[in-house]
Amino acid sequence: MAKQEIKKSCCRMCGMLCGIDVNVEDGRVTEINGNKAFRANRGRICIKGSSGVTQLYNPERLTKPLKRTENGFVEIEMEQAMDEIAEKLQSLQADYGTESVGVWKGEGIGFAQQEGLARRFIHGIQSPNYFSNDTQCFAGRYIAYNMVFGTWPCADLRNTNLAVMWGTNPPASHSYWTQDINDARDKGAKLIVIDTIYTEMARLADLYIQVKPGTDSILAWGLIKQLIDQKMVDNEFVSKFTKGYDELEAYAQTYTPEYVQEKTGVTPEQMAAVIQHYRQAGKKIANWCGTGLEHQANGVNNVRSVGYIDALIGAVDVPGGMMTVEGFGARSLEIDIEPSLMSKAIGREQFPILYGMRGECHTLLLMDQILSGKPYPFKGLVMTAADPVLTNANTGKVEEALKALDLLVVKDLYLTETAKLADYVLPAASYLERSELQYNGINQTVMLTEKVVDLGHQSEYELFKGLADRMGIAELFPWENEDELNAWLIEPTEMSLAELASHRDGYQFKPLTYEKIHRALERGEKPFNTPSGLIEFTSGHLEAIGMEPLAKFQDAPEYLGVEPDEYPLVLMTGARKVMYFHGRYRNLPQLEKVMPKAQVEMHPADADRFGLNHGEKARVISAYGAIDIHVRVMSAKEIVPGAVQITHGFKNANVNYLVGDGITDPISGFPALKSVPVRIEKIIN
Ligand SMILES: Nc1nc2c(c(=O)[nH]1)N[C@H]1C(S)=C(S)[C@@H](COP(=O)(O)OP(=O)(O)OC[C@H]3O[C@@H](n4cnc5c(=O)[nH]c(N)nc54)[C@H](O)[C@@H]3O)O[C@H]1N2
Ligand SMILES: Nc1nc2c(c(=O)[nH]1)N[C@H]1C(S)=C(S)[C@@H](COP(=O)(O)OP(=O)(O)OC[C@H]3O[C@@H](n4cnc5c(=O)[nH]c(N)nc54)[C@H](O)[C@@H]3O)O[C@H]1N2
Ligand code: SF4
Ligand SMILES: [Mo]
Repeated sequence: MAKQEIKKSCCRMCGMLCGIDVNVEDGRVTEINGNKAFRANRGRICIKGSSGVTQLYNPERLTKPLKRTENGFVEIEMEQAMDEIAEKLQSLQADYGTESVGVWKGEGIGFAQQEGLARRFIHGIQSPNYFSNDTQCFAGRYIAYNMVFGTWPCADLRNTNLAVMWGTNPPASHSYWTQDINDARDKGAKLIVIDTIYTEMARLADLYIQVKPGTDSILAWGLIKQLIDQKMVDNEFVSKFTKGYDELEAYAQTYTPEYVQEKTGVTPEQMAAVIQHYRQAGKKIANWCGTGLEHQANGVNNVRSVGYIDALIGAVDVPGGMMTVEGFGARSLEIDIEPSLMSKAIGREQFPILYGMRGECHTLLLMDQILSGKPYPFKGLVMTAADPVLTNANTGKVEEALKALDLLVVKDLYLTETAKLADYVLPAASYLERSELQYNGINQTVMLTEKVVDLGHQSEYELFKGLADRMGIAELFPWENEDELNAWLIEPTEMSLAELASHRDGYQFKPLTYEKIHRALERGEKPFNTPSGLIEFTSGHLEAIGMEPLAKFQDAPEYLGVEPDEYPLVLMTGARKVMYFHGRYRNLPQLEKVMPKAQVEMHPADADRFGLNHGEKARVISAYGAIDIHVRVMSAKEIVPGAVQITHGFKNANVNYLVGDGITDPISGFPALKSVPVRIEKIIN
């Protein structure tokens, strides 16, 4: 009889961390199912989640370290690879300064302790240069919300009366949120979707609003003017809890319905319908912004202006609105670094708010610095769980820069496009081969995942500890194994590892509470963690660095600097598809079959205009590069005319060759991944 067990973990085929039951037979994983007792996903998983088995045993997985030689890659032992990498890092630091090397953690490994280990290591060896995928993801929204609220409030979707989904398509990108929204709708809630594409989520909506790319802030300001004109502002809340209302009111006056229609394509009637929904929902309104707003040259201010709506209505810290969540109180792996070294962090000077709030260096600026050697040489990079050749803006420059490094180490499950450029490639353990703490912010739960199997692959903990031991900072990584590390992390919570392990369905460390800001005010405390202690329409952070403090709309084309005649279409990139995750999973047959080819999605009128037919190949060209790709002609309702969409992550039609790194948000430095001027041409054979 085969020995059967069910082990409990969190899925990390995407970032949702659904609770999973992993079926193990005689030490081999045979099946992955949803954990019904897990608060977030309640038993549901998506097609990526169940494909975790195929990924675990994928024959393409790396098993041995690779070293680049004159004759290509050769396999070497892990000890040798680690010795050589540590030695090279030390010699680069000796020759060019301790700041000449960095680490880069990608989305593949997530946040929490894995991010902490990377930060601890690089700061431990006296370099300020920690990079991640977040300078194209999440950090833009993080700083936007933190500027307004001093925190990033979560949308209380399950209890809401009105979910407003701005530039986000949960059925593809955040699967169980769809269920949360549907549960709320069963209780009478309404759903508004604001998107350039008639998405899966839009098809479910009570009201679908199609906007022109990059114009959401204009719509938000139009709605703000309506809320003011129609006396829907919660004056008591605003006077108690906010700063800068007079400036906001004065600026909003420009945004008449006619002006909004001209710029966004949204009609006065549609705006009136949104306002009517807001009026009916009371304060149980959850406005949620996705990357459709963030990946824009006006990204931070797009998100801030939507946050203003929450504040004006008073839908903050109330059930069904935007709720503020609390942490578990576990230790941080962060360590301090000397201020003189910190000041050298790449991107700190150009994007001080991003650096100040996230301690995050800037990946776009890194490429320039590698190539120019200015303001100081950057020579060595240890990268884990990232594939920037497929995912960073301006692939041409990324390839050139990564090739110019004296040392590039890439740790991954597979020999990715980025790994192919490396000097050393290290095989990585996957989520089923680690035990780690995984958090779910919205539900205030923590889960200690089980190491389901041991296939002998190196984890990030082993990577950074191994390098630290060899580079003279062993005392910073004193834990003998992941269990010891996990125990140390949770020590301040007074919960032992064994106790946490007995909650394998996730442990809710605090019940969700509301109205905390009112109680803080009563105690004489500042209700919000902003410079003024209030919700800031005019940001103290921006005032301090002499930038415009109100989230005024900055029209992207003004600083695009390209001729509209030459590039008449706007390219949006990266709309999520449920079976893929950025560059991943084209090597899992059951997922790849669903969408084998990259496609440029377009409006039938645009297809006619450029003489293109569905299914044929066309060339898409920007100021940065060109790719050949299959045409997908959508129906007239499905996509905004004048715009095309290409999902990233396909190595044979890599859209990031087209995306520039020059058009960036002035506050976050984010590239305008979803507003790239392009033209499209028929390929004549
Ligand atoms: N399956 C899958 N899931 C993922 C990922 C993945 O790669 N695959 N990636 C994960 C990561 S790291 C992230 S950051 C999240 C991102 O999560 P989301 O931001 O929710 O991503 P999408 O679901 O693609 O939603 C973006 C939407 O913005 C729309 N859009 C584009 N331009 C505009 C615009 O100017 N205005 C408006 N209003 N809409 C616009 C697109 O049509 C698309 O529907 O997804 C995560 N989940
Ligand atoms: N044009 C365009 N580009 C985009 C976006 C867009 O919308 N448009 N979205 C951006 C966003 S939001 C993000 S977050 C970035 C993400 O960009 P990246 O950080 O590059 O993320 P992924 O491609 O998801 O994963 C990187 C690698 O992690 C590996 N991996 C998976 N699991 C593990 C593991 O357990 N350990 C290790 N060591 N490796 C593992 C995978 O094999 C994969 O090669 O892409 C950005 N790029
Ligand atoms: S949504 Fe799918 S891939 Fe993401 S964590 Fe849940 S099951 Fe895994
Ligand atoms: Mo992301």
